[in-house]
Order: sequence, then structure tokens, then C-alpha cells
Amino acid sequence: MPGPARGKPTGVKPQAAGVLRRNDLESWTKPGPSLYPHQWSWDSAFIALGLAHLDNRRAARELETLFASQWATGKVPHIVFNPDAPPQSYFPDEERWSSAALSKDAPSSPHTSGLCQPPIHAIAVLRIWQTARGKDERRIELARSFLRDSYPRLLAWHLYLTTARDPEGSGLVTVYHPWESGTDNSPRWDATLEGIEVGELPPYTRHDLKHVSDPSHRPSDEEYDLYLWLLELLKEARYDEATIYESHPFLVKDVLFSAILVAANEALLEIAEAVGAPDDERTLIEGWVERGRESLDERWDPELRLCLDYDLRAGESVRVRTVAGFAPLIAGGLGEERLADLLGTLDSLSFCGNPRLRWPVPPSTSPEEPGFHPRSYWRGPTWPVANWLLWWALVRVGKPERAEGLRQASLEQLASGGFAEYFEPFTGEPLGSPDQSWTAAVALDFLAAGSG
Ligand code: 2M8
Repeated sequence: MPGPARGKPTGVKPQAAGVLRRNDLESWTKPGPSLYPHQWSWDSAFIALGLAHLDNRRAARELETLFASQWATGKVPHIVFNPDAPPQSYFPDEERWSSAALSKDAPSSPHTSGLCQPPIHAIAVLRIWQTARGKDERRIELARSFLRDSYPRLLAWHLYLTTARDPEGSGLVTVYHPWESGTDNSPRWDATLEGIEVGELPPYTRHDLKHVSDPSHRPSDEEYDLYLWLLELLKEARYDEATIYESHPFLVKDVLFSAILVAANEALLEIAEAVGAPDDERTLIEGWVERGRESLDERWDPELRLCLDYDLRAGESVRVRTVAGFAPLIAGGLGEERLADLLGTLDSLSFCGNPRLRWPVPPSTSPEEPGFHPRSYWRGPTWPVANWLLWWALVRVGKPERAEGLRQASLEQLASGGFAEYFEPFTGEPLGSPDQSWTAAVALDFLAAGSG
């Protein structure tokens, strides 16, 4: 393993705050200065988590803005379109999604995408509440009222995920598109996508490549064709869940998404407690936590010592080693043996113990995988948000020393490479969008943990 980086994490806080300030559009925050000009769902949740340490009210507002675009089904859309974004800055745009025209459940102003992303939101709401406590009475009262308003929205969101996205009652969430996983071009999706033939695709121009220094950082054109084709199929189904379930070729039980939902349900239980929610709702949420953990346990691969996604159409597990495999760590409630296995995998040559790594933080895909690529997006680079998820999980499962190692390594990476969207794992080169908001946000949460 390489020695610790020289850079000390001094100055990280004001710099991180500066990134969030520059990307701030008053009631929500752009994920990146030019590559991402709209509001993204799980980015905003991470951003709120970081903002909670700077300005509690502004953090709450970030999520209020997002939840104002919640669909009638309870779904929180993965993108809320910014009507003032420069023309041709991001594709697919609101017109291509046509959500409001196709579904009566979609809000029409502002427009949204028709997909969703991992439910970090309840975790962020709880952080806003935690950081408000101990402050003056007025701030506590404002945070309490935010908590009360958020609870029914979060409940509707989680209800949507546990029903429409799990009609089998399996305890695992089904995703319809790699974009829903948040780990877009991860090799997790390769086998499923390989079986899908792209049909008659309306013409389109990618705008994302204009914003990065090298196209190899982003998904390939072939991958984009598949993403856009899946989008056409969802539109054909008018974003109707039952129709999608009948006909869609991409239906995958996503273990990372499902584990985040378990953790978010634990946060929701605390929120339910704080707002005095009825007992039957608390019992419902407790059941989700239990069922989610059991089902993740069923997805365990003893040979890889990781948890695996499940392709519903193919009827098989997706045997690829990526950070998603640490899902049980995020869901928590583990026995000693499972925990030891997960920590063993985390520190093995397949992940943080790889001797070529610049910093001992997990590559998004194991370098031992054939689908690994050190520069391409979710195929290998290290992602500060993924580090945060694992750090937070390690704290929760009672491994504070291991968590601290990851926190330090992640902060050293940021102190040296800035707030990039992701990093080349072996050289530490910052990649993708510079000044990425969620990177700055997790830095703030890491720092707050360090100051007790
Ligand atoms: C990336 O995804 C978008 C599509 O949603 C893209 O590549 O254009 C992913 O990293 C996703 O997890 C993230 O939420 C989004 C904005 O940061 O970018």
C-alpha cells in the first residue's frame, strides 16, 4: 500500500464551502458547474448533508425544492430540469423525457425525468435535524417543522420503492435503467445491456463530452445508445410501472440501491419517532428494514465475499466485483462472520489493499475485473461519495478505526486533488467535472466528524 499523501486536509473546509457557494442557485445546487446544469436527486441529498454543517435552513431548502417535484406515485425524479439552463447544455433534456406529456403522475413545472435514484434523502433530513440540535431555540423549531413536513414525503417515497419497485415483495428494489443506480456505466450492467438490441432511435447529440477534457472519462457512444434506447422504451410504456414490469428488458434488483433504502428506513424510523408518527407506520418501516436485510443476505456470494445484483429477466446473479457488493455493510445489522468477510474483501487486493492504489480508497470496480477501466467513470475511478457511504457504514457497524482510516485517506485525496467528480485510482489524477458539489459536501461531513 502506498504511504500517506503529503497534503494535509487544511483549507479543505473553506474550499468545499466555496464550491457549494459557486454552484448554488438559491433554492438548489447544480451538481457540477457546467456538466450538470439541473437538479439531481441523490446529489441534492448529499449536498444537503454537507450544507447542514454550513447553513441548516439552506440545507432544508435544497430538499424542499427537490420534493416539490415528487411524482403523484411518490417517486422522487432523478432530474428536475432547470428552465434557465443554457440551451444544449445537457442531454437528454426535458423534451426528450416528455414525462408530463406521457404520465399524469408527473409534475409539469418544472419538468422532470422519469427515473429515480438511490434514496439518500432521509439520511440527509436526519443530518439536518442532528446539526440543528444544540443550536438556538428558533433554529431548532425551524428544523423540527422541516422534519414534520419531510416525514410524509419520505414515507410516500419509500412506500413507492417498496411497492411499485418491488411488486414481488422481495425486499429488493428493481431498477429500470443504469442511470437509476447512480453508477451509470458500471460493469454491473454489462451483461444485461449486452442482451438488449437498440431499435429505431430518434437522432440525438451528446453534450456531456463538451464539458470534460477527455471523452474516455465518460460512457461510450455505444453505452449512450443503449441508455437512450431504454429511455424510448420507458416512454412507450408511458412510465407506467405495471407496463414497464411486463415489457421492459432492463429489470435488475440493485443491491446498493436496496441497502441505501434499508439505511434510509432506519433514518426514517428516527424521524418517525421525533415527529410522533403513528405506531402502525413505525411498524411498517421496521418491517422494511428487516425484510431488506434478509433479502440482501440472500444475495451473498460466499466465493467473492460480496453481495450481488440480480437480473430478473435473465434470472441470474450479476457476478462482478464493484463497490455495490459492500451493500450489506451499508444496510447494517450484520453478524460477526459476515462483517469480517466484508472487511476482508474491502482490504483485499481486489479493493483498498491493491498495491497500485494512490490512496487506499475503494475503486468503483475492482482492478481485477475484466470490465475495469481506470479512467472511465464508474468502471474503476474512485468516487468520494462512495468513500463517504462506506465510511458512514463502517461507523454504523461499529468499526470506528477502520472508518477513520478511510476518512483520512479520502480527505488526503481531496486535499491533494481538489473536489473532482472522481479520481484515477493509481495516479490520483482528478477526472470528470471539476468542483463537483457532492464531493465538496461529503468533505464537509467528513470534516465535521473529525471535529467531533
Ligand atoms: C451521473 O449521471 C448522469 C445521468 O444521471 C450523467 O452521467 O449524465 C452519475 O454519476 C450519477 O450518479 C449522478 O447523480 C449524476 C450527477 O452528478 O451524474
